[in-house]
Amino acid sequence: MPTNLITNGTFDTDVSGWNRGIHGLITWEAGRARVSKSSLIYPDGAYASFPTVAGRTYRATLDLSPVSGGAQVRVGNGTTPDAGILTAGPFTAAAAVDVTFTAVGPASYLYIRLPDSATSVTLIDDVRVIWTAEPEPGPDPDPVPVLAGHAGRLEITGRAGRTTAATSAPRIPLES
Ligand SMILES: [Ca+2]
Repeated sequence: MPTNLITNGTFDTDVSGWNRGIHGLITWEAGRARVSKSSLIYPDGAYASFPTVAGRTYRATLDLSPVSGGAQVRVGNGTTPDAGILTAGPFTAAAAVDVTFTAVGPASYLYIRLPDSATSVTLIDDVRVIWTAEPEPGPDPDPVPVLAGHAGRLEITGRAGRTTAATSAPRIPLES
């Protein structure tokens, strides 16, 4: 299973690793996180940051259960936690949110953002962000390609961390 880049996405005992926005609140509620607001005027919510690599594609999933009002799920770039990459919703009923996005820098944010119209409350749980091309861990390290110096054109193609090497000329045994 790919690594979950979100710290404490399951809220087993608390909401550590998560941050409230300036006008937002996040508290623990029976194994889930309760996102609400401290302001009736300004939209806000709570967020988590996670490491990314610019240009890589990520998939974010979470269970979102609005109690009152709706909630957006936003992906922010490393500069602005609640904007920059993606906005999904608003969701006004329970949803299994599943979005894919491309990172633009070394950190991104997953932001649960509540609308500005009322005292909104949304419960979240099982938050995951994965790199969609994370290599599968193997039982052994990848073999090191044999680079037979003068054996002709060398092509190395890689996908998801697996590297294969092929030459256009017969491989020359190193001991000959
Ligand atoms: Ca949970």
